[in-house]
Amino acid sequence: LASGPVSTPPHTVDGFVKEFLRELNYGQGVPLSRSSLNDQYLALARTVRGYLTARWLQTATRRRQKPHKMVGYLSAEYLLGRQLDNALLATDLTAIADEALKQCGIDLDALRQAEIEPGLGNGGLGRLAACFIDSLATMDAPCVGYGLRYEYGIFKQTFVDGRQVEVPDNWLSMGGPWEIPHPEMEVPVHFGGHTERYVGEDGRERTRWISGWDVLGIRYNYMVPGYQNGVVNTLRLWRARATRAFDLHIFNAGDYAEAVRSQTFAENISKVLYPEDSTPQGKELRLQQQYFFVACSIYDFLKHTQPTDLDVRDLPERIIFQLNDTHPVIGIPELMRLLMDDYDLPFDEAWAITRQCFAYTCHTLLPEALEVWSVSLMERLLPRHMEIIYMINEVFLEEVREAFPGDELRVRRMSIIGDHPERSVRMAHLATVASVKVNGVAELHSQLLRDKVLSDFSEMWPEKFTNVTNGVTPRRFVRQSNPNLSKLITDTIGVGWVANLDRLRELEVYAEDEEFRAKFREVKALNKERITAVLKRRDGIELPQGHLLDVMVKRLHEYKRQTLKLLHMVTLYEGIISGEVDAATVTPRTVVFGAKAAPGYRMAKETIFLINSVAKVINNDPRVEGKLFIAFPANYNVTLAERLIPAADLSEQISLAGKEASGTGNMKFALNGALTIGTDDGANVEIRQLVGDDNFFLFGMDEPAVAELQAKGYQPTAYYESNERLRRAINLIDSGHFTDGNREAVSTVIGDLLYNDRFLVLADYQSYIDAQAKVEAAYADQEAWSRSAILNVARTGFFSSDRSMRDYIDRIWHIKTGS
Ligand code: 26Q
Repeated sequence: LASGPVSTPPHTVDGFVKEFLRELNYGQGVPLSRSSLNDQYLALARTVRGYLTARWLQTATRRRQKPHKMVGYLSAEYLLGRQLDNALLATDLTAIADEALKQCGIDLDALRQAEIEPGLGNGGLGRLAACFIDSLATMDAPCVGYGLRYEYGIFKQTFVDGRQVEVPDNWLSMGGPWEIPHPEMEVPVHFGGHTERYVGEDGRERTRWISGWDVLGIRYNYMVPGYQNGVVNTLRLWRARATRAFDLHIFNAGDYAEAVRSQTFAENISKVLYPEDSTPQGKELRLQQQYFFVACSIYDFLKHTQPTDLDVRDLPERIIFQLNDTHPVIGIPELMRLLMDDYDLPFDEAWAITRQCFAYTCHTLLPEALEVWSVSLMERLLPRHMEIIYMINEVFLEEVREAFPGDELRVRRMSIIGDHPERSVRMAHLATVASVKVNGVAELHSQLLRDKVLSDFSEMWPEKFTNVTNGVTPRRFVRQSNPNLSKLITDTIGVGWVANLDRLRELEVYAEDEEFRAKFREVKALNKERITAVLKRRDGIELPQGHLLDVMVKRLHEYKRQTLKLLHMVTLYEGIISGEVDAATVTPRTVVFGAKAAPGYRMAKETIFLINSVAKVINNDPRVEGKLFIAFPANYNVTLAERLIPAADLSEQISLAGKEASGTGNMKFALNGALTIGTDDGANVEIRQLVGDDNFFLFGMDEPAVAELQAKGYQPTAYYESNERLRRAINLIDSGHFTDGNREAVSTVIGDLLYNDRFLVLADYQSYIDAQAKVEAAYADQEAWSRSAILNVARTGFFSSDRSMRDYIDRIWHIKTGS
């Protein structure tokens, strides 16, 4: 009776009430009458988790009966967002839970708001991983997501006098109802020490790694539900814990305090997410994190998901590890080490196996974002891995010499080991060499990878390079976040679209339907009301009503060009206050910014201060009242995105062409019926192709034009001098108008714009201003605008992460779904 998995709790209001009260009374240990909001939230989460667990056990049991090749998605980040609503939707329990709680006198919405989102990622890359595992569960694909259970996620952003101040994100402080810890399953992970040769029983020379210190990996399981299909996959996150051996000898030596301190040292590994998402510093703790989670994951796969009599030569039929950027690339020498040192395979055989078990996704084009680790650090922390990397490099460079005889320059360029400015391991090279496939994340990005960043490699292995355009999950980013639009879509074309987003095409004809357009506008208006209430409650911001809602939300980066958006607003403002432009002719516009800056990124932080400064002045100047408004709510996160994006009219995707690998926010906006103003960059290119030129505001140089201008020598001052409106906008900022007369306070940003401007803000300024004028003209015709917005929804079903996953499955992973 007890050997099979349990059945799910009853799918009824009564059943749900019973489960909920049981969790509240016996789980939280409080009667309903004395329960706090958090008690109720935790009990509700546990109740819903119970419904998931049953399905999770069933899924695991079914998969064990017929083992297939699976995906191990290796990612240092999962930016999950709140779990409750998603779990309710996936299990089709929303209405039941709502009614059940009502019977208990509880408002479901209040409990929703009690959830602290797990912010275990920085931005696009982490959110992409979360969308991918959602899609894989929805497609019933055998996948385990592996990552780190950071005790502190991405910092909470606050503003103090307009400047960003970071506050630790103690996301587990109110309890972690979604995780299932397994403190008894300890995975040993080794660091430091040295290697030794010895001769094995068969007379062959072998290597032993004598580590210097060890930690334990503790497993935390999270459930990843598919959309109403009974499937629940696993996200397995690792926490570091000290070993007992770690401190025993110090205890014996009598230094109790020192022993406890060293315990803390080991446990630091999973303490905090690094908040940098470019220009990574070669911090030792970060490398420890990477090795820690990858070592745990590979061990877990080999020891716990595979039969004990596994023949490692069959590994390529059992597993494909997908590397989410270079962060988990140390997994390559780790698998080699296991195969050689633990499974006794010779190098060549281990290498032949390893090369079939990994695939690599690159997410960047910025050279400074490519990860390198100094050889000296690697030798100290992972001496055996460093040896193996040298061995890999040796056979790899032989291959290069064979393919390109006499081309030693090429050999130097392609080497996994770099010499400048110090000897270091180029993780992207290691990943490329060891992987079955290397993919970029949008067509343009993949092309630039092939032609520029990794061109030597694509010449050598053209078939290795491919594109998989990113996608986003329609469950969270349409169905859940935009219930009003979802209802309109379902009423119009039926229910199937949520798991088959191509069906949105059926909406195309309704773009011509006046009644549908009116309903569509009603949805937007409702969504604007919702975000107005949220910003009032959350930030005390009073959004003016009836404005064009213009939204730029993403990490703060020079290449993304938040300053270009700001220059546009200052230009509009300066036009009005100087009397140049009649305020009556200006389209009322509210710009919403959302952006976190890496704590050590000076220019980004100065830009945040400048945005807040400009906002304060514009929002309080009666001359532009009712015309211009800037909202910059602090701490933009997944939860805010879900409310903000459905309300947007205009989506700002204005990176310098050739710099944004893909973007995924751009897809979320289009799917929710915002029009895009954007450059020819990343996935914008594909969005524009799909929605059509008439339904997209394109501006700026394209990538070849950027390359050409940079080659001939770019001079920002030339643009400043020749463009009067630009000059007046910059001068107004420079005069201290927005900073109480303090010119010093804006000098970093202004100085950079005029004398450096790496990302050609001034060169694209006029084109951007012109495109914004076209936006205003288009917005004046509400029927035409609605038509375009509807076509954006109808034509962007391609950007479902279900489609991305189909692409990976068919072209890279070759795994089976639904069996
Ligand atoms: C690496 C080493 C040390 C410390 C930090 C890092 C690190 C962490 C995060 C480096 C990069 C990131 C994140 C990068 C990222 O989010 N890239 C974005 O990925 C999206 C999904 O593919 C794309 O849509 C965006 O264009 C890309 O910028």
